[in-house]
Amino acid sequence: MTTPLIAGNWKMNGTLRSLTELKGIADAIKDGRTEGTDVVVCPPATMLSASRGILHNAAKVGGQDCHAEASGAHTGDVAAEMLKDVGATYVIVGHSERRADHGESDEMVRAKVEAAWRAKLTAIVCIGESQEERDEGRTLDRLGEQLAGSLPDGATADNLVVAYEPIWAIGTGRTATSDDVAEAHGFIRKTLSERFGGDTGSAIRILYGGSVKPDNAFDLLHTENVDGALVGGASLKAEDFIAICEAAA
Ligand code: G2H
Repeated sequence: MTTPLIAGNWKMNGTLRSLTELKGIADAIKDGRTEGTDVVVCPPATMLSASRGILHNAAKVGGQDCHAEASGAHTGDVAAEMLKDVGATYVIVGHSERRADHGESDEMVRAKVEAAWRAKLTAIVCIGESQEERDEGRTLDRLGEQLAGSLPDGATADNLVVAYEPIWAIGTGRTATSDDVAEAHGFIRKTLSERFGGDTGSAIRILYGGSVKPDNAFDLLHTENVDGALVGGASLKAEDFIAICEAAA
């Protein structure tokens, strides 16, 4: 059986003062409250090293983005190798906020996944349709395009996690229904299996993301083909995040 994965995406939130929340997460994990669930926290890059120090072996840490190249004249960017250097083992790639704010195309996302793999990081690749695409009945077409365009050959259950995040449900308080999620995740599973083979396709974890909270987590996490969650706002409070981790077991 697949071990569920709960990933916290702190986005552009947090300073060293927020490490008290992280300490709360680490303590709850050490107390066994998240047993049976893999936990990863993706704080801002500025906090990765300190976060790693606090979480130790309790949870993994990950970046929120990486550049496609290993080094060079790219002011402000962070290479996958640099994330690895400070203890990250995961990196989120192609989040819709990066696709929107930084014009990231599927092709760019694919290059970043290759960079993550080069640095031996597991890439959490985000895909999801806009409200307009959903209204036009193009949800599955869009997911298919994003999977084909954003994923390089060579995916395995160790180097890839896919996060389905319908854009209209991100930070809005709106969540997809279990039926919406089951349909999208079933399609993603089928597409991964056709491309990478049945064994790999069924082992790659598919997370749901978009306004996951303690009170909706159980239903979402127990929907078919949902192997965990990518949690934004609710990952900023230790108790909320741990409650979501507990709901996954
Ligand atoms: C979707 C999610 C985490 P939130 O972006 O990636 O954020 O849970 O705040 O909707």
